[in-house]
Amino acid sequence: MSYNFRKIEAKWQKYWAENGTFRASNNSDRPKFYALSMFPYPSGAGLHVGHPLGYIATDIYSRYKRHKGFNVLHPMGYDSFGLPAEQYAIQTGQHPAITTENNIKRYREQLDKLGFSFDWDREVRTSNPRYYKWTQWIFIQLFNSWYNKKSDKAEDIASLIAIFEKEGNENVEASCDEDTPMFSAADWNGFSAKTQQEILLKYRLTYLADTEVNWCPALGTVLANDEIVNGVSERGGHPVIRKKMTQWSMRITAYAQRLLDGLDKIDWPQPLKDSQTNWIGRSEGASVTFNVIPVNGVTSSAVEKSDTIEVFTTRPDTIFGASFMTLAPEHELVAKITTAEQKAEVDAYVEATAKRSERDRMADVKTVSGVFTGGYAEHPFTKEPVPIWIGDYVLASYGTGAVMAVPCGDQRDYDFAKHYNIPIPNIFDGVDISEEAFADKATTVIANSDFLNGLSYKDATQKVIAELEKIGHGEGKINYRLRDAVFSRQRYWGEPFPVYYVDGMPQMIDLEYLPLQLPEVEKYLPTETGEPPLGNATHWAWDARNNKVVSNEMLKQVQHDGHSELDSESHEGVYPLELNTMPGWAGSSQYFNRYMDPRNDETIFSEEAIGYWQDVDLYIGGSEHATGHLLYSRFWQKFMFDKGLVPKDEYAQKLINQGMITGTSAVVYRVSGTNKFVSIGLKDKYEVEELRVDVNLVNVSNELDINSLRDWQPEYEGAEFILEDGKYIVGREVEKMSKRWYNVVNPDAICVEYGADSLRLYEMFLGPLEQSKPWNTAGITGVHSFLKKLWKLYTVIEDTEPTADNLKSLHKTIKKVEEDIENFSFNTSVSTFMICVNELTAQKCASKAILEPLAILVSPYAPHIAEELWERLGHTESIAEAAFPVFEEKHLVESSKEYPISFNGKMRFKLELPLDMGKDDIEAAVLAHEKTQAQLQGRTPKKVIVVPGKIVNIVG
Ligand code: ANZ
Repeated sequence: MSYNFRKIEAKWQKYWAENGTFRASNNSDRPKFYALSMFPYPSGAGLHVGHPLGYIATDIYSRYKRHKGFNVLHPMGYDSFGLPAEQYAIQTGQHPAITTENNIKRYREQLDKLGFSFDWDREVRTSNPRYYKWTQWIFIQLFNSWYNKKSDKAEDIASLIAIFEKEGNENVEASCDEDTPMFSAADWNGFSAKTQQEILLKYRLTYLADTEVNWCPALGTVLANDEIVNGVSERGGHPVIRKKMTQWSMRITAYAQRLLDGLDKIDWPQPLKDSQTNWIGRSEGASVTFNVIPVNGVTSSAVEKSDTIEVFTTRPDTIFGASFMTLAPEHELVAKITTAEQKAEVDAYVEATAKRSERDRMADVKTVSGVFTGGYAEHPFTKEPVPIWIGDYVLASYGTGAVMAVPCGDQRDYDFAKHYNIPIPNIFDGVDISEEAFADKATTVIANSDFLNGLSYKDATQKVIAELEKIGHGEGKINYRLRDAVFSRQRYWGEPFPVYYVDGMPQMIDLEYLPLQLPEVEKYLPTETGEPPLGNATHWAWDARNNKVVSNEMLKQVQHDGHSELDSESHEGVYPLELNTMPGWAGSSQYFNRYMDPRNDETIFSEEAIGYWQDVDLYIGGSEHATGHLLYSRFWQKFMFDKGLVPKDEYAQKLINQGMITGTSAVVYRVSGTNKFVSIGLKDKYEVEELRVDVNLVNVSNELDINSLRDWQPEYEGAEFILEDGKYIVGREVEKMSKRWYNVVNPDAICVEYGADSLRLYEMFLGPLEQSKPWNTAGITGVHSFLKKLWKLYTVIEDTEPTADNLKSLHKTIKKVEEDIENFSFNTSVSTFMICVNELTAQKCASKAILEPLAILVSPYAPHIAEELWERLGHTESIAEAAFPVFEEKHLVESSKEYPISFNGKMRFKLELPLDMGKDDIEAAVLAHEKTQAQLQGRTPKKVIVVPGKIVNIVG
């Protein structure tokens, strides 16, 4: 019987689905194992062979853990809100829900064909209202929380209000907006309700604020920093500009330190931890306040005595080298301190910088540019006047947007001073300030001050901070590069905010009325007045009395502070709803928890479910999410932990980034200026241009199917070909798998031709999981013929005792495969299987005692064939729960030894004898051997030395 993989695979996929083989239970006596793959965005293009790589790895591990006796949770779902479906809707008018549904269908078909052990009963879709109800709910929890630095956790906003009522905010240590005013209890109690609301917004963990955002005009939406690559949008490559807008933000900065500390607790790849660490960007230093000097005639008369400039420095020890200050051109004091003489120059400079993006400014380390404002500040220690400049190397959004410039300590300050001829104080007495003299952090103290001389860098730093605190000019400070995350998107296809506005202030909809469902709109574009697409909805007002969405006609819009507001006389209790939607990372920040109890409509998950599953044991996915999803989700988890909703403040103990599978493009060579194509071996004889053609038109020997190419695209219709040995051979190029290079390989076609088991094995065989590697379909024939050999090995199955060799081959394999899986070294297991099957075939092994465990070993990798063989072995249950074979060392222990037989110390021949043979028997066997007889030629040896297990030496 031949290996009919198509029939076998269809049969078992159906069996698994019908029998719910991989359904996980939320209570079990068995230990739990939660294996998670990053859920996909269901794009229109479907899966290519690169996508399943990580899924296959997670699947192998899940199946292995099931064999090991664990209750395994291995779910799958869809990150189904997002831009492509919406862009398609804009172009075609097709509702994104329909596009998404179709794409999901196609994904599901493709996934099903690969034989994954997913528990489909737990499928989630972020765009499903039953799911996003809980995304909206978490948003409300964040809105109702503030971050108390004293307890170092999120707390209910009610506790903050209670403090305000009792003692104002003087003693509150919270993560809050920079511009939060100080107020007493009396002030607070006297504030209007609206003012109180405005102040609370400065503390809430999600808040509404005017923020400088990355606006992408082509996409009509704001983008997060991690959605911008090289200054353009990650999707579509459109330009991005800075713009001020009222937006929802997430106060992730409150968690900066805990997000850093948490990295020590989790087993995630070092490069990924490094990028999160850099993204969070912790710097230790000090804030220092310089007083602006109000000198008439020199400084603009607008300067007041109380005007100060605060700087952030990582090198307070260098303060005596601070010879000028540089402000970001956007700094709020610039206009004030600029003198009449300098005004024209400063204005022109400020205007010019506004056109440069922050990224460009950061990337450009070469150009030195700036302008003197005419103003001066006073050095806090020496009381010398320090000129104030503006320069675009100082960024408005980092630190305080101002630096104390230390030309002898900082390269940029040095370049700046040199360029503009600002005197550089020679504080290294008698030493010329050259590039070599720049501060060496560990050893140099830059000081000509008595109280710093001779101190180490560390001591000097501490001393300066202490002195600054004493004179009230600064304090030690830790700064983070991390910014709060803008959470609003001006898009249709995302979660609606559960928010309506009363008198311009946001109000939350109660849980019992969630989900707030996306309204229908006629157009998916922004409205004519520039409002987000939800502004096109005709039913998008909140009736706060009846708690439901009603027609906008119920809302008589009056303009108030830029917000639409109720005309209370005509329609009491009806208010406008938020028009923005949530960003892509909202839904993916909670899906790993929701999988634990995805059908629960009463709570986000039951206590039983979260209590049992706890957290993710293994998470596999792409490294491109390092500073997006993987940072945001850690933030939400920590928040949920603070609220006592989850037991762990890190949700994934171990994470692996799978490498990328690159494409192997097919290249044809067109003779320049003709429609003739020359085969690769002959191309050097011509002047040629290289073109990419569909890889599916090329066979495993790199031979091009010329007729199919002619049909493929009109430009090849009349093409002529210059062949070698009657064939057209293409060139190959390894590059990203992309439609653009026609090198996308579709897993469906491979499943039809070779089967899912071959595909799974081959994806693993390609190389170590974490590494990038090129795809080449040709190589799949190797693993495919291995599976055929495996199949053949089970042609005869007998109840016979296994031989020692059989057992040795099997147990070698058990040991290696188990070690490999535990170390996520899946590629090496594949070759181990090949060796094992070759050995057993050579041994003509038919013993059930060998073939049975072998099927289990293979089953995580090639589950369909394993199930079929298992059935042939006489089982009626699925192989999925069969216990993993136990390795026994004794079968690997050698049973015989090849003894070197020596005569007077010279080795003459070797003799194989059982290891358990006694000394006397060994001597007798050696002496009786014909080669010994030949050596002795009738002599009687004087002595025979036998060292069992080692050697035999005959003397005399
Ligand atoms: C004086 C000084 C002396 C500095 C010295 C460095 C070396 P990180 O590690 O990135 O936090 N700085 C502060 N705010 C800035 C801004 N908005 N734009 C550009 N530069 C800024 O670096 C902090 C250091 O970068 C600060 O310490 C400040 O320069 C500069 F020998 O102050 B330093």
